Amino acid sequence: MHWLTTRFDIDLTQPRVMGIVNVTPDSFSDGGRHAGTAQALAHCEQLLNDGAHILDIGGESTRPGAQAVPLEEELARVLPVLEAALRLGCPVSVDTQKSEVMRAALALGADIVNDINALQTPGALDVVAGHGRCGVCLMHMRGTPASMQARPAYDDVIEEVGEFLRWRGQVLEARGVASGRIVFDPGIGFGKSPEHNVALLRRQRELLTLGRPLLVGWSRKSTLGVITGRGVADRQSASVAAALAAVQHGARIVRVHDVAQTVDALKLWSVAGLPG
Ligand code: YH5
Repeated sequence: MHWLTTRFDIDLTQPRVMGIVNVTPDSFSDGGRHAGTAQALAHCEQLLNDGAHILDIGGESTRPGAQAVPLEEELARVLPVLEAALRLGCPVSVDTQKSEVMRAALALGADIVNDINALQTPGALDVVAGHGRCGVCLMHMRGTPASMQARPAYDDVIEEVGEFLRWRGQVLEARGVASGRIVFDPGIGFGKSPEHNVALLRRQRELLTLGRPLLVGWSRKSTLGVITGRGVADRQSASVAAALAAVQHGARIVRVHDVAQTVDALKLWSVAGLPG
C-alpha cells in the first residue's frame, strides 16, 4: 500500500510518523518573521533527525475555541517555512482549511494537503482537483474549531465518521483525484467527547473497511488529559501509547509532536511482532 503525493510515493507497509510543525506565534519566537521562520526550519530538521517521515506545517491554531487566522497572516507564517522544508528531501504537508493557502502551497511544490475540513471550504476542492497530483488527508470534524466542543452528539460515532469520510472520498474521486492519493482521518478531538474519541480508538479497525489508509492524531489532545489527569505539557507518554494503540488497530500514519519517542516506540513494536 502506497500514498501517492506530489513528489513521493510513500510506502505504508510500515507505519509512518508525521511530525507536527506549528508555525504559530505561541510556538516560535516573536523576534520577527525571519527569526520565527529560522526557528521553525530548525525544528523541521530536528524532527527529521528524530526519524519523522513526513512534516506537517500548519499556521492556524485549531485548538477548541481558537480564533480564526486571517488569510494574509496564515500565508506569511506558512509559506517561508514550507518553501525551506521542501528542500529537506521528505514529503511535506500543509495543514490548512483555506483554498488560497492550498493553492500557494501547491504552487511551491507541497506534497500533501492536510485539511481538517475535508475540502468542504469553498474553492478547496477545485484547487486540489485542479492540481491533481498531490496527496490529500481528509479529516472528519463536527462543527468548527470555535463551536465543536458544544455537546457533540452521535447515534454511532464510528458509523457517522465512516459515512462522512466515504462521502468526501467519493466527491474527490468524482473530481478526478485518484484514490491512491487519499487518506482518511477520524479527527480525534474535533467535535467529539472523550468517550467518542475512545470509541474511535477501540473500534478504529471498522474504518479500514472504507479501503483507504488511516492517519490519526492523538498527540497531546485533551482526551489524554482526561484519561491520565495530566496537563498538556505532561502527556508525552500517553501520546506515545495512543500512537502505538492506533497503529495496532490499523493506522498507517500517526501525526505527533514527540517524534523521537514515537519512532523508538514503533521500532520496539515492530521487532515485538505485534501486527498492526
Ligand atoms: C488531526 O488530528 N489535528 S491541529 C488540541 C490539543 C493538542 C493538539 C492540547 N491538525 C489534526 O494537533 N490534522 C490538527 O490539545 C490535524 N489530524 C489531521 N489530519 C490540533 C492539534 C491539537 C489540538
